[in-house]
Amino acid sequence: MSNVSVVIPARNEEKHIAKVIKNIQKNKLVDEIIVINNNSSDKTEAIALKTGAKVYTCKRVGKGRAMALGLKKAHGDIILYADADIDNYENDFIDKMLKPILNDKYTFVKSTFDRSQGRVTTLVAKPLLELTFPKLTKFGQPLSGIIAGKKELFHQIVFEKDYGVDIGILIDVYKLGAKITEVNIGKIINDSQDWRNLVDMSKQVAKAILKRKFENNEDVREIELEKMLS
Ligand SMILES: Nc1nc2c(ncn2[C@@H]2O[C@H](COP(=O)(O)OP(=O)(O)O)[C@@H](O)[C@H]2O)c(=O)[nH]1
Ligand SMILES: [Mg+2]
Repeated sequence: MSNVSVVIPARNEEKHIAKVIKNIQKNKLVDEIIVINNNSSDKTEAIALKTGAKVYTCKRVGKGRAMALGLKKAHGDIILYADADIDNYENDFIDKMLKPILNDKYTFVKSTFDRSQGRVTTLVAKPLLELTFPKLTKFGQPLSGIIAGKKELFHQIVFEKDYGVDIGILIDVYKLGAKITEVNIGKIINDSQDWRNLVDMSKQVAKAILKRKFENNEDVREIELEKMLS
């Protein structure tokens, strides 16, 4: 039997965190719930502790850093990452995410969901993926933070420290030849960010993609540079 750890990165999520944890606690497949807080200025930490979840604090800000700390703390051989700011997870979303891995058919599961595509997804992630890793454009929500995978797979890659983490993981597991599937977990309502905050997120996502396209490839970089300058 596999053990499942759920890791929830949470920064200033006092409005949502209790509901998210309680929903996940109902699931019998889950062995531990780990919340990674980031010096939230609100009551996220205290509320999470009250639910009985394990809570750790990540010293430096960054969604990717929080996810990496969660991986380090997790005991399970399967890790499911979930966002803390989603109030309306359907009750069976964990079962849906874990089934392909528990059946030994896949080692990585990316969620997709029914909501209008986010702005960074439409304007940055998808166009850039089309130009760099076209096979990955088939994923409906390439930036989704709700993912599941074998711990040993995550141990083979290096997480980006910021919002580049999710697209970075997708590209890295793809490059490793992992068996990847996409699962639709229904309708999701996600807090929408002010567009000004999306500028940094866009840069982080673009950087994570481009880095993976051009890393260890001096020749390509030279050619691209030549082209640009000619
Ligand atoms: N611990 C921690 N969690 C973070 C950080 N940044 C984002 N998160 C969490 O990661 C999840 C997704 O982040 P969010 O800002 O909603 O990104 P979006 O849904 O892609 O717009 C939420 O649960 C956030 O609280 C961070 O710096 N530290
Ligand atoms: Mg969100």
